[in-house]
Amino acid sequence: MKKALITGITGQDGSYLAELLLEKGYEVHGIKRRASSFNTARVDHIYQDPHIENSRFHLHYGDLTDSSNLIRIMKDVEPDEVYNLGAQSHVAVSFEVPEYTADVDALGTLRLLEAIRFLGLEKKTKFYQASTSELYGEVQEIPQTEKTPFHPRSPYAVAKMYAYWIAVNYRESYGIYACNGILFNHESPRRGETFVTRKITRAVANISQGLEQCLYLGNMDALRDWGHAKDYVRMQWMMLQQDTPEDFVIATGKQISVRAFVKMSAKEAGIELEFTGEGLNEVATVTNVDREKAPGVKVGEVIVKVDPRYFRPAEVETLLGDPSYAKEKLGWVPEITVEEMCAEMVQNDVQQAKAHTLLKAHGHVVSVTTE
Ligand code: NDP
Ligand code: GDR
Repeated sequence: MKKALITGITGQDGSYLAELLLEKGYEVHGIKRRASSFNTARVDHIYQDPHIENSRFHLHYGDLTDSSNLIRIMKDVEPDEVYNLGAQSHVAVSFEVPEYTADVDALGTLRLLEAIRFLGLEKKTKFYQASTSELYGEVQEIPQTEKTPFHPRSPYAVAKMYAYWIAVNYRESYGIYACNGILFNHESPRRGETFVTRKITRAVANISQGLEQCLYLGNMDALRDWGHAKDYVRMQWMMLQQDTPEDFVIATGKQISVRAFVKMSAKEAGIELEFTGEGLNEVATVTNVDREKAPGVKVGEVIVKVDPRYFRPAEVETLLGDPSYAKEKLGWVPEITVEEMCAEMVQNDVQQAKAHTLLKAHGHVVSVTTE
């Protein structure tokens, strides 16, 4: 039985990857951080009681900032495959906590690779590094390929650039099977609530049910190549099943703006929108409502506004990936379109909003913040 170790198992990708590896018969080990409240909601459905015999799912307390902890876990597990998905993954937050972001995202990767080397696992353990389209930042060519030069635009992206190169370096220096998946944005109903797609689907769902009045956003002109996390973790696994390690761009090859994603999400929730005004004065007004789907909103209401505090000190305006090499070499193609993904996310958030409405009616406090 193959053993995998996943950092970031409690995150969006970690949870989908753990599901996939369990389906494939792996023994799955994940590193979770200590938190003051439960932080395993995304993996609770695949949790296996460690007391039962032949359990194939194991969680270890740990942190990418703690070398001795990582070495100890690596020694106990001796994994065939390590997926380094753990990170301070929010670009805007990385401007607020740049040093911590570098420690986790850059040095955390080095610590894992050193643990492999220190334990003499160079020939046994394959290593996947969660690299990112943010490396392209100020894009040098459109679309971006494995050969496009990098120009990172945030402390997050700069830290991830170190991680990218240290993975390449340990491959070249020590023969470790290490590869980078340069993944473009990917989303799902499990996406963190402060990333823009989830912030939008959650807000339109809440607005449709009358739980919230207005969604405040930053740069709505930003263009992203959005795919579904389920498709992308499949590719993470495929990358580690080759004879030689290589780096791949994982993307859909299509891009839309944040504004278009707002329109698409609102429509799915039964709300039609018109955008008027420019810059800080841009707003979206409701032009038509499906009363059954969206009883909490009326025609003429303004439900989207701009708040400059969501602007970033340096912005990545456009990202568009070319996944041809992944298709040619591994036969990977994304199966879920952005429209399908958006519909799935909105439907999930509408369900949650309805549950919250019910809880509220019974006196429970529900959180609807969309920071
Ligand atoms: P999430 O933010 O959903 O998950 C991040 C995970 O990392 C969580 O499990 C989190 O734990 C964990 N983590 C954070 N800090 C530490 C730390 N100090 N030590 C150990 N674990 C830590 O990210 P995604 O699942 O969306 O992304 C997975 C990876 O892929 C990340 O590295 C991200 O940067 C990268 N990436 C993501 C893309 C995307 O569009 N989703 C695109 C390209 C790259 P906790 O649950 O406790 O917070
Ligand atoms: P990104 O994702 O920065 O691309 O990083 P995010 O969803 O945060 O932003 C996408 C774009 O939307 C614009 N935007 C807003 N973003 C947020 N979060 N909140 C807002 O209110 C808002 N308004 C507009 C942003 O300015 C940006 O242009 C994600 C993360 O998952 C990274 O870990 C990963 O590496 C990259 O995707 C690829």
